[in-house]
Amino acid sequence: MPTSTRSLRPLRLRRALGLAVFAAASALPATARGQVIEGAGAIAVPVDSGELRAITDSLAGRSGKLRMRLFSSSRGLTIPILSRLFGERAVSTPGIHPMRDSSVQQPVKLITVLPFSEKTGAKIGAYRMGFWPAEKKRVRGPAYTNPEGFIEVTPDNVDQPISEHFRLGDFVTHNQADVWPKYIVLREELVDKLELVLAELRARGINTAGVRVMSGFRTPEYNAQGVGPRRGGRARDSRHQFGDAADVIIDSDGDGRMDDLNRDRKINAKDNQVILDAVNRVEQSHPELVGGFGVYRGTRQHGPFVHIDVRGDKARWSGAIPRLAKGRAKKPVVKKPVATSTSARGGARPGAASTPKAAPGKSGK
Ligand SMILES: [Ca+2]
Ligand SMILES: [Ca+2]
Repeated sequence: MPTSTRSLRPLRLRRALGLAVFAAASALPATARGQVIEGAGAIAVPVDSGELRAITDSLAGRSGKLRMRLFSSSRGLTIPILSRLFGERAVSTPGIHPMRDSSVQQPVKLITVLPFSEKTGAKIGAYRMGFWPAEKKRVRGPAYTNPEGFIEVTPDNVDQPISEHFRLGDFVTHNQADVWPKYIVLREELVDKLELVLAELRARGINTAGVRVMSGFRTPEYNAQGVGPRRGGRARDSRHQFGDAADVIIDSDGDGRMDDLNRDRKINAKDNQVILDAVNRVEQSHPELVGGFGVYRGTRQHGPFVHIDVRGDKARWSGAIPRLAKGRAKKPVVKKPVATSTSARGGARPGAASTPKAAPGKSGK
């Protein structure tokens, strides 16, 4: 409800209204901006070609690289500008909707998410999700409430780009390979941040074409299978369940491991540091995208990788996931944290935030 959102905390406000609304609204004159949020459907927002261009540019996100924007009809808002761009039916019908105006040079699609209420028990249709922490009455803070909804991923849309470098399939949980449709939770702030980090790396001469998501969204059920140092080192309330975390590598030479980003002819934690430097620069420029960053050393099973999220407060850690050998796991090796979060959410758990199950290069499916 538009009136109640005024009292929510900034993070909650962003999540409640969604960046699509902000992006569209922020491109309008101040008077129209107020009308869009408060006038909810009662007005027709005039859009000339200049304004349309400004709005569509804004829909491409801070990075300018987004190709889809998320919208939840369950917010109870009617957004005239979205209806105008994508059609009345698009804002009320879950699915992926193209822009109606085919003259837009870099069109952005609208994803209207399937409301969280469509989940029945632990499943949506035949796809197993499990239960979010809030469904178990465990809410550590505003960032740990139930997701607003789900993106339905089908064989037809799994390869659709959600931004310049990422497609929907990159964020799908690594199990239930034969079950369709699949469902993911994804926050576009994460994708926007990843694109901004890549832009920072490219500005320093690094080829980012081979960026790979090793682990994006994880269903609570899948995440629970790896919780604890002896089972995979995942955090119980991992941000991956909320669609705002990704474990990534830059592998533009295609050997399945992190590239030599600092050009010292070694592949090690120093290459992760190059990405951390880029993340720090992005968070400095865009404080609203602040979040967690974890660096993980390579093991025999995988090379080094990094975890990036937009949890809403700063967290840094460095560690290694447990080495699994002959069915037994050692305790995670935790290196000294770079810095730790002071948030009441207690989000950072050194060495226990993420564990990609798939080998590099097998992301997505
Ligand atoms: Ca490589
Ligand atoms: Ca190196």
